[in-house]
Amino acid sequence: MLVILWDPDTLLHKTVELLGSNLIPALESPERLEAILKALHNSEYRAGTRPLSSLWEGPKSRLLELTSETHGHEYLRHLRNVYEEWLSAGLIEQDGHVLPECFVFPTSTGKPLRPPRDLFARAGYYAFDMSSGIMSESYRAMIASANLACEGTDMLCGFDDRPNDIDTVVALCRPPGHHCDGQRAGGYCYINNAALAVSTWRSHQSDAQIGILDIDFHHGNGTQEIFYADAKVLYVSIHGEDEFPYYTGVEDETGSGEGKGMNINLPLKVGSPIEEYLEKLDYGLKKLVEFKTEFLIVSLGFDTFHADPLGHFQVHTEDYETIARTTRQALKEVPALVLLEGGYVIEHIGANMLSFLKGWKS
Ligand code: SP5
Ligand code: ZN
Repeated sequence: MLVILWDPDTLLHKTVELLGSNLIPALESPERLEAILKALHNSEYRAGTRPLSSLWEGPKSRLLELTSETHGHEYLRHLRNVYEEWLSAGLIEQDGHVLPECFVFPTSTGKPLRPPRDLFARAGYYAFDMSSGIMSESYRAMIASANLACEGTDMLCGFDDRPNDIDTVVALCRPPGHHCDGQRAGGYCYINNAALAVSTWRSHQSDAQIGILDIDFHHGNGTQEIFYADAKVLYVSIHGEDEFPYYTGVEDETGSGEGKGMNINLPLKVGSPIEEYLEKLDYGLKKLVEFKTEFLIVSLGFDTFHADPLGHFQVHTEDYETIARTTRQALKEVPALVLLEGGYVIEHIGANMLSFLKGWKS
């Protein structure tokens, strides 16, 4: 059985970004999720809500514990408080957005980096680009998004004596997660939802073999970073070569220490035909099968769509059906958590999701 989860709190985050040289409403918008929900509503699929809001007095402590396995305490404190700090200091109005100004840069001093006192500068210490704005409701949405990954994983793991016929959970997360590492937001990402899912699964089965298939158009630099030395997480990513986030995603990034060989980057030239995409997918899936993946996380971005403003592959709506079917057939019956990452064509994102679901279930 396949279950789809969403949370109304995730719609509250609506910020701005610097794209090219223009400050614009962020392309990662609530309308993306609304379009998916609308498409699901007019289909055979039903999306269930797992709202955290009813429990909100600050998020539940288990969720916070799992989140802090990946994200530093100071970083989380920053995400939670920075909007209020800027508001109190008169740097923004109620409807304003925290955006970084100056970023960390390499030096030869050997001095440890520390968060600057200046409030503007500190926002840059905890971010790597200017598409990670924070407004009044952002933290609430981030936590709700992370909670979907966590709840979805719990529903799949079947270790708590519940009768379990759920083999797939599709978590309609936003904000997305794969670009942020332990202490840096970026690429619309603040909390790494895939990493939360790994921690959640491990809270039930500590030595599991966990596979992550990242098929967003962009390289998941954050997920790569978090699991780079981890022998029990195989990360496989197919992404646009030389595209955002620019400094990661090359084939020779294969992991380190005990995690050597556990990071597989499959960059693809922009404009490549779908056949080449599917060849990379087959290769990545073969590796995930050889690894004996026991829990599969799919970081699913629809910015591979041919008309996406931030992606430049030749993937069409019907191809998502093929991508999903191929993936599911390779890893039959492996419990799977599908996390929404990017995808910015509002008019087509709903149809693309339906196509993916159709392929997954066939
Ligand atoms: C989750 C996700 O898909 N995040 C992607 C964020 C990408 N943002 C930056 C894209 C850079 C595009 N540069 C355009 C330069 C002006 N044409
Ligand atoms: Zn993307």
